[in-house]
Amino acid sequence: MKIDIDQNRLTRELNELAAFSDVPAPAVSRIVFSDQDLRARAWLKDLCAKANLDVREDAVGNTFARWHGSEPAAPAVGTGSHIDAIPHSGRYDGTVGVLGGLEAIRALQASGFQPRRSLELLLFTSEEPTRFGLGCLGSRLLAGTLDPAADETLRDSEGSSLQEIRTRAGFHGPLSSVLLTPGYYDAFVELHIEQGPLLENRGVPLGAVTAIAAPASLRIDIQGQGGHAGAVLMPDRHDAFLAAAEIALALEQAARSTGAIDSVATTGVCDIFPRVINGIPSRVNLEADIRDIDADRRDRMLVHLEQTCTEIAARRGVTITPEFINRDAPATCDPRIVSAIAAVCDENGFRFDRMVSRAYHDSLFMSRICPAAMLFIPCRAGVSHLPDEYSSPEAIAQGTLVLAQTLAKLANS
Ligand code: HGY
Ligand code: MN
Ligand code: MN
Repeated sequence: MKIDIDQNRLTRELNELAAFSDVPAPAVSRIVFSDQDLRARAWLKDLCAKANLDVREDAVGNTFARWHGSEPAAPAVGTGSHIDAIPHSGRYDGTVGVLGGLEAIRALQASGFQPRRSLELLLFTSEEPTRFGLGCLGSRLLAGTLDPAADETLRDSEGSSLQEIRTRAGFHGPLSSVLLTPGYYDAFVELHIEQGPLLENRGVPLGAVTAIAAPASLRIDIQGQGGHAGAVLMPDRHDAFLAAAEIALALEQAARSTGAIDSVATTGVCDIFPRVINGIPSRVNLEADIRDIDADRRDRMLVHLEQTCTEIAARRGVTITPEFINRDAPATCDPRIVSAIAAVCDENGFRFDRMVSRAYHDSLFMSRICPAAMLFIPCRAGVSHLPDEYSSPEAIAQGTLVLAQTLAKLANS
C-alpha cells in the first residue's frame, strides 16, 4: 500500500493556519476562543468536511473529525493536537499534529486503505494555559481529570468565566458531557515538534516518545508593606518584590540541586503592585512552572519551595501564600503504540530515537483514558514558543508519513 503525503498542500495549510493570528508574521498569537481561534477552527472544519470526515464538537469545543471504519462500533484510533498558540509564538507547536493528522488520513484515503477501526482527528481546546491559567483544558475534561465546576472557577484576566466565554463562542451543554466513555479509543497518537534540540543535535529525524514529564504549576501571592521609596528606612521595609526575587532564585536552586537534568523550574509571571518607581512593592503575584519526568523528584522540589517560602516570610515579615494550579502525574506511553511507531520507522529505514517529552501535551491526559503515545520531529535549534520556531516541510512530511502508517497498523489491529 503506497501512501503519498502531499507535502506542498500540508506546508501551504500550515502557513494558511498561521495567518489566523493577532500579531503579524512570523509570530503567531491565537488565544483560545479569540476571534482568530474561532476563524481557524471554522477553516479547519471546512478542510475536514472536504475530506468527507464526520465532524462534531463537544461542549468545550474539542473537535472530532471521524473517518468511519468498517467496524464503526469498535473503539476508534485517534490522532490530533491543538491549534491555540501562546502570544508571540510559532506556527508549528500543535498545528503539525492537527494538520499532519488530517494529511495522514487524507493520504490513507487516497491510498485505498480501508480502516477496520474508525480513524478520528482531534483538535483539543486550550492546550495552552494562556487564557485560563491551566493547560490541557479540553483533554483534562475528556479524561475526567478536571472537575466540571471549573466552568465557573476558571476565569480569564478580565474575570469572565469559562462558561461565559465558551457559550459566547458557540459551545453549549454541561461541561460534564465532555467526558469520553471508557473504551472510546483503542489508541491515540500525537505528532508534535520536539520543542527541544536532541533530535536535531543527533541528526535523527524521528522520536518515539516513551514518557511525558509531570507538570506542576502554582501561583504565589506575596503580601508585604508598601510605602514611600525615599522615606521608609531599610530596616523598616517589608518589600514584597525582594521576597519574590528570593523565591524565584530558590526555585532555580531547587531544580539545579536535584542531581538530575530532567528537573526544571521557571518563574514566568511576576506582577508587582503598585508598580511605581518611587513606591515600595506592597504585593507581588508570581506564577511558577516546575517539571520532572520523575514525579517524586518533582514533588521534593515543591516541598523545598514551600519550606523556603515559610522561611522567607518569617525573615522578611511578609505573608506568602502558595496555591497549586495543577500537579499532574507523568505519563508512560503505551508500549504497543511505541512499538508500532518503531516498526514503521524500521520498515521505512528511518532512524529514530526513543525519548521522553519534557513539554506536556494533550497525550498526557489522553493516556489516562486510552493507550497513548507521541511521535516527535525535530525543530530548528530546539526553539519553540517563539516566532522563529521552525520545522522543515520534509521533516513534517516524514513525520506525517510515519503517523499515517502507524494509524493504519493500529486501525486494523
Ligand atoms: O508548556 C508546555 O509544555 C506546552 O507546550 N503547553
Ligand atoms: Mn506549547
Ligand atoms: Mn504543543
